[in-house]
Amino acid sequence: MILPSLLEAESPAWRPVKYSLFPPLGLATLAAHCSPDDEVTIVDQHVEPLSLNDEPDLVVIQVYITNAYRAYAIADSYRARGIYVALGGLHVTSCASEAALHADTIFTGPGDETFAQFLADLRKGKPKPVYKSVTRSLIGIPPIRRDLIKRRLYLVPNSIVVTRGCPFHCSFCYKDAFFKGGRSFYTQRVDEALAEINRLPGRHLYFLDDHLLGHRKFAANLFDGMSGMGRLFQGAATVDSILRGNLIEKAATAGLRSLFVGFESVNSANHSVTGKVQNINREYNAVVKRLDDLGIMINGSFVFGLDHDKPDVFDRTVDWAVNQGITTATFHIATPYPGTAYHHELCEQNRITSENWDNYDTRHVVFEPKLMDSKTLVDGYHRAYQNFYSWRNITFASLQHKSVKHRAKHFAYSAGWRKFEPLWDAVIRTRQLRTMTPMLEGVLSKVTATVNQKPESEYGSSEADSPKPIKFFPR
Ligand code: B12
Ligand code: SF4
Repeated sequence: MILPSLLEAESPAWRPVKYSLFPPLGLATLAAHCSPDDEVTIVDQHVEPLSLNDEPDLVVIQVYITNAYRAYAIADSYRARGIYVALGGLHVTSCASEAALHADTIFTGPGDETFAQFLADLRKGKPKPVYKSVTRSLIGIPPIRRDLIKRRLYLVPNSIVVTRGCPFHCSFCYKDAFFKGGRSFYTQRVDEALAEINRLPGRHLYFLDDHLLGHRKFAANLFDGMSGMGRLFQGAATVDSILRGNLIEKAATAGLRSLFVGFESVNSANHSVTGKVQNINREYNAVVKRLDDLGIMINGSFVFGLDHDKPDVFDRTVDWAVNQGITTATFHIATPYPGTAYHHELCEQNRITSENWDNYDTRHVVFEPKLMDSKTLVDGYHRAYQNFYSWRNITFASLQHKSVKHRAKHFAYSAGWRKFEPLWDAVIRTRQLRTMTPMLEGVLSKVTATVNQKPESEYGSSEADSPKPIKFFPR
């Protein structure tokens, strides 16, 4: 089972630490369907060399848009030697006919059920060329084959997903295309999710779910079950879900210490794309305040180049994020992934300028922006990173928190992530990533002695009057 790396892995812009974060969870999930007699190996090319000289009975490759060409080359090489190749994942789902040219079997959508069917058919000598995921459930799926994950190669070996998809339908997101033809948001059973958490060693967990707070009852029960486990965890959620009810306090009590929040745009005009005009300043500031009061660090995600963005968007975004004390920021150039409504819209307007999938990495401009030229967009994107992570701004943003401990944690986390690249490289080269875990857990330790349960009215929103989701761009 192979997760091919990006071509970028050979470029000077490559940040090894970003790709040594999480193990290939999708492949380890699929491997659980193999029989105990099957000999299975997972190779993650981002962190280890890939040799094509072996002679397996079956090669399974996970294809993202940005590793697609490399995935195809690997597939072609095995097939040229008569070895059976199965391709699946997000890009195969969006561009099935393209992928089919390089595979004996392709899979569209999540593989949790189709892969098991395929293995049974393969054993009978009758595998089909295409498997489409239609019935979807996580109930009773076999435990992830974590024994196949080389934990020492990752900073965050304990990544986990307890849901699939998301309840929303943002026009720019991969989600609707990937889950087409079946349910697009479903959860594990709470007891099974808790059992999976219990199987993970150490304290730190990273939930990779698209929207950990998306199913409120499930999330509430999960957090209740996790309270007292002594875990520290990180996850992702939408702006509105943080303002509704008291779920976020439950999450903090269970150990949530940092949250990836898709703010996407500080330009309210962009939100009219989805027909929902929000008071961004009020809502966004309220989200920051609420998380800050709970001692939860924020990783804000922002997108540049949407149709209402003018050249001032870069500085406005960085200013807002720094003034609000956002801990880390991820900036993206708007990217129309094939299969999304956004891609369809730009195609109709004849504004797609590149179909080189290597460039669909949210660092390149692959379409014609409206209110600025491509160069301004690329330059502004790089400038935003430079400015946000300048020593001055890291310091200024850290000082926005009330407690000294939160300030120190912010400073350590933000500077540690972006300012010590050579140190990370050395740690990765010497295979010492696991020695960094205690440091990470230290930075994620609790800020407040008890979780602050404020009345909802203080945050200007409640379950009943909560706004519709305002996320509209993929993370
Ligand atoms: C963790 C993560 C990362 C990690 C990757 C770690 C890893 N080793 O996998 C890091 C930080 C490195 C990363 C980087 C990037 N990521 Co990323 N990432 C994710 C994230 C949040 C979770 C992935 C995950 O583990 N999911 C859980 C597992 C269980 O699901 P899965 O991997 O999809 O596997 C299932 C199916 O896809 C399917 N399947 C997959 N392969 C196969 C093969 C076969 C044969 C079969 C049968 C089935 C099958 O079955 C699996 C089980 O259901 C997703 C969002 C998401 N929710 O998926 C984005 C996501 C995958 N990332 C995305 C992007 C764009 C990127 C970047 C380009 C961003 C950037 N600017 O740098 C880079 C490049 C990544 C690359 N290698 O090409 C996009 C991909 C869009 C696309 N159309 O391909 C996503 C969907 C986010 C988004 N909403 O846009 N990412
Ligand atoms: S962008 Fe986020 S909130 Fe919107 S559909 Fe995708 S995963 Fe859900």
